[in-house]
Amino acid sequence: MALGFRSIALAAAAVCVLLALSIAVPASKGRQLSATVTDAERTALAAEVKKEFQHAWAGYRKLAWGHDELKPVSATPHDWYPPSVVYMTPVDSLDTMLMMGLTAEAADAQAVILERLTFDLDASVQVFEVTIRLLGGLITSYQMTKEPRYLALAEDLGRRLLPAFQSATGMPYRFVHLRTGVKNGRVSNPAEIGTLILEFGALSKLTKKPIYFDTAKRAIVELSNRASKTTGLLGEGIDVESGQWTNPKSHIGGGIDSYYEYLLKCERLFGDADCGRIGRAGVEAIKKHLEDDVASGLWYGEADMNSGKRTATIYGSLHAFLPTVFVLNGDLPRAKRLQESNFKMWTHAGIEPEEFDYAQMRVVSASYALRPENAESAYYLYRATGDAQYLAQGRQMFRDLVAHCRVANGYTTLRSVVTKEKTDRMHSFLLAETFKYLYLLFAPASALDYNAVTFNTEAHPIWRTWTN
Ligand code: DMJ
Repeated sequence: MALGFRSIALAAAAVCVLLALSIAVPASKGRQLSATVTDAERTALAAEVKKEFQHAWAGYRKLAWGHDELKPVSATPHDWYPPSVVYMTPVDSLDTMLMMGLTAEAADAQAVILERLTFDLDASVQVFEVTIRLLGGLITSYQMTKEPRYLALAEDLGRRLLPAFQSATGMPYRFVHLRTGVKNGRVSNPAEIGTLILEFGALSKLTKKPIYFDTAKRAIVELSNRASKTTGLLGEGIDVESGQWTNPKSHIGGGIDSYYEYLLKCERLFGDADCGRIGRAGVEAIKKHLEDDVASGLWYGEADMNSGKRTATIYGSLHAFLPTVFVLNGDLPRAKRLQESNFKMWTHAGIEPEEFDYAQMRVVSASYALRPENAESAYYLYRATGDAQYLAQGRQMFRDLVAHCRVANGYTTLRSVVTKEKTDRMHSFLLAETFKYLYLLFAPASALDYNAVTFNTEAHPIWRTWTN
């Protein structure tokens, strides 16, 4: 049947209205996300992310200057190791500022770091956290600016962290005193033991002192030697002196997560074949024993490391990094499917919860800590596939972040993604990671050459500037 001009015009108008609506309405449970993000919108989004980063930094600058972090609701500072200060927010944020071209903010951060930061402190610090945030941040700042004082600070920190590895197994204690080298926290976990090699390895390459790489690598090898002989899985707790597992719970969430990430990245950055072999074996083990392919999608749950028996169907914000590992492993189909689940989790309550039961599609732990992993996975997948749906996902995540976490003095954590009740903390990784990955997702590829860098787990890119 031939359609008259009026009917065609009406139909076209209806299609336009529907398209406009699909772009304008927020994605929520079960609704398909519009994949349309125009070039002009991308440019505008990159500028908006930059503006929101500046809003968060301005809050820190005004109310927490000279401290580690900002509590934006109470407008008070937060220090990790009071009365000492390690300038967590400036060190973690500087490379994001440099990428965004924020020269005034970068000059401010640079001044406080170079004039005030010292590691000669009466403080027992968490080896994992200061490695990924401070050592990683300083190494990247050195690579981006060529300012030798960043490398000197990094080396001083690395040297002070080394006593942590003095255990019977070579696996590090969780805490070490920066001035005395006294260590404590002998019960550790795979993430804290296995997420040091990129920073320690880069420090070795840049200073030409092999001790840092060798020490961190020995820890990884000792840990991987203790994977279950039956399943290949790791547990959640291990005693670094006895080498015995203290908790057999296996999963890919907090306490284990970045162990898998660093093995493949260690191979990528250093060409280390052992890391690659251990990493691929680990990925096979989690696929075999933790993967659930159910009606709601592809997910990764919990199991006993020795039997492989499923013990829980919990996934969460920290787990959302896993598609990046599949991208690094060349498994795009799996990465894409898991990112679909990530996005379902994100939109379920309007912003993602800390923990989510995928068997019941129910929020289990309702907080949101401004975490970056879901946006990070969207960024990796966009770079790997060029598929615009990841831009649309990132746009939704950014809109939700602004809608629910923005406050007058910056951005804050949520007590509940269901009620959207706020708490009072602006973690440094909001500036180091969450805004960086969103910015890089929307910015032109030239903002940072994805193929030339390896991101540490705090989103500090490291360039392979050495030859051996
Ligand atoms: C960051 O410090 C790092 O991404 C780490 O690997 C996990 N926790 C936070 C972000 O969620």
